[in-house]
Amino acid sequence: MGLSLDDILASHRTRRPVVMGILNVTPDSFSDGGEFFDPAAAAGQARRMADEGADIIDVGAESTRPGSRRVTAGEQIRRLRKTIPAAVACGAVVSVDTTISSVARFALDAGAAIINDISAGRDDPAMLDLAAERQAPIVLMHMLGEPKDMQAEPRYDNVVAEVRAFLAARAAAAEAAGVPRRRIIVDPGIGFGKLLEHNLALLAGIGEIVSLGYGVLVGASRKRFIGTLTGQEDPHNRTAGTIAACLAAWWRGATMFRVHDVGPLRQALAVAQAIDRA
Ligand code: HH2
Repeated sequence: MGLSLDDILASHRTRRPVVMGILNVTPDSFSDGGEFFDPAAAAGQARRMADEGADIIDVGAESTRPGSRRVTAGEQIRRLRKTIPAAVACGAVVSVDTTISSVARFALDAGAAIINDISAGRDDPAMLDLAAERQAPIVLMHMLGEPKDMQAEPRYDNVVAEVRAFLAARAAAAEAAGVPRRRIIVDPGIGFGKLLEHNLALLAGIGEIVSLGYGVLVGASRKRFIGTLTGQEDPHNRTAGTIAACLAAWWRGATMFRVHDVGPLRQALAVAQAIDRA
């Protein structure tokens, strides 16, 4: 059994690591597109990740890989209709990966507990109000540009300081809308408008983001920068690199990790935690 929602929200104080398993109900996600598009396959994957120790199952119905196109609210809801209840039935806390408030509202009504908004409430102005109204924890992620153009020459003077300032501003906007501080989770958005050097600087400097005082989620799983560093072209073969990125962030204070390969990360974290305690 994974952590309760309260334990998840306290993780940056208790240092209990939180593993968020990824469930993409999409035909086109960069590493698992089409694998779990069928509701029965999605339910099976949710069960597998819960059994492997996922605390959260993050269900998304829109790929946001570089160059991807938007999916309408109606289509996202159609894709989520069977899968959100199936994920909830596994006993894990469920989050919904969407930037559209009507989709998030549908997911919350269907039993999801957390909103994961990669636009940090900028795509849909009603998103922060929804989180406040429903007292739903919300993940606010940094992205430079939009998925369709975000990898076209992203530029920063100081990527860590700029991402930190952005997250502080979006968290302040969420608080102003009525979301309690402890229900806000921030995420540097690995791979969203970032070159290799930016991703590495953010992982190395994640302590600067942790110092904001919110829970910090890191989503490095199978991403392109791991392929660039290792020459591994097939995203399915990037599990070891993913674990290295998560552990580096864990030792710098981040406590939440969004991954495809739940079991291997759980094992790595068990060892890292034991070393920390020794
Ligand atoms: N990354 C992806 C999607 N959602 N959410 C958060 N909070 N942080 C992330 O880093 C993040 C995210 C992209 O990865 P994936 O879901 O594997 O691919 P796709 O967008 O192609 O479905």
